[in-house]
Amino acid sequence: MITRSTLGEFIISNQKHFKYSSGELSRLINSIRLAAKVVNHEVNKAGLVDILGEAGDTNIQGEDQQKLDVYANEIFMQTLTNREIICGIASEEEDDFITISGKDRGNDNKYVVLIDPLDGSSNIDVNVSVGTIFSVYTRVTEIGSPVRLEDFLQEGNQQVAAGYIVYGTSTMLVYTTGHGVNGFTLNPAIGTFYLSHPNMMFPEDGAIYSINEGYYIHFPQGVKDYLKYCQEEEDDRPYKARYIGSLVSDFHRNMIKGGIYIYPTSSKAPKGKLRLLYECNPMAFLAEQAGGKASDGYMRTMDIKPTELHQRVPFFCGSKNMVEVAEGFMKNYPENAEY
Ligand code: P6P
Repeated sequence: MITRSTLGEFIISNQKHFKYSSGELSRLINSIRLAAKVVNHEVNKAGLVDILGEAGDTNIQGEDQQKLDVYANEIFMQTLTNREIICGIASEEEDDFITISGKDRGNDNKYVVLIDPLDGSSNIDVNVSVGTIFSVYTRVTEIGSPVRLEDFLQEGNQQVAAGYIVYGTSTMLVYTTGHGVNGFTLNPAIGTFYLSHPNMMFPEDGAIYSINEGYYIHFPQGVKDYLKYCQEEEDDRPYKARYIGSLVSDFHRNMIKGGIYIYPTSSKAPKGKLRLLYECNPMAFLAEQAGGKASDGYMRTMDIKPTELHQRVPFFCGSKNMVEVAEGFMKNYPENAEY
């Protein structure tokens, strides 16, 4: 009988990577673990209670907020706030970042969290997997003072942790603190995450591409050229097209099987659709920690200097060799590097 370590045991055993940490990061990951279980419970029974459908509001992205979006946002905000482990949080569902002040005096915590509480929410009502994406930084402004925008507008290179929860056929929490990527599967019967996918690695090559080909006519020429390359009868091609419409799910499958995910600029989305700070950067951190690659088609995602909280960037992410081939096609059209 293999006794797999639990997420709690794993966090404690990896505390050694943060010799100067007073265990705050461990407590932060633990609070995400708790929130993930609570959200998972609602996502799994979404079809049974009146929590489906529109929340009757829209977020800063102008997207209709699904009730589960709003619920997930509230759970993660409350859990991360109540445990007094962070000093600020930014969410896809919140127009501006939230300052978390300490109960008595200024908040001495040093971490800020950026989160997409429920990515792929358009899939909620049709019972297709969705996910939560999170990114953690150390604040850059004075500890004890209220957080400022620059604490959130940091390059992806500065992340101290990143991860996702995928609410799929099973619920998994996959995260990195810069020492590889590990995946934990929830045993819902006892509410415990077990280490099921140690040291996850992107295969260097793959034969799956994930993109919304319905927008083909709107894509830049470099993307059109790459798609034709994927579909040619040559070597291990044509590749398989797999697109769930949920970044976390497409990323997770591609990390296990090998593949590339692309959300490019288009005439419909001149800067792309995905948000740099709480979608692309955390997924890029995970991809690189798993031996993969992530860019905007030209520039490494984690080198992009953020300018605003909800900014969008194009995203090419997955198996290293596949991303490099795609970037090779994009290089033929340098004019598309600016967006
Ligand atoms: P489209 C979900 O809204 C999301 O942010 C990603 O999870 C997903 O890959 C993409 O957008 C789907 O967008 O335009 O193809 O429907």
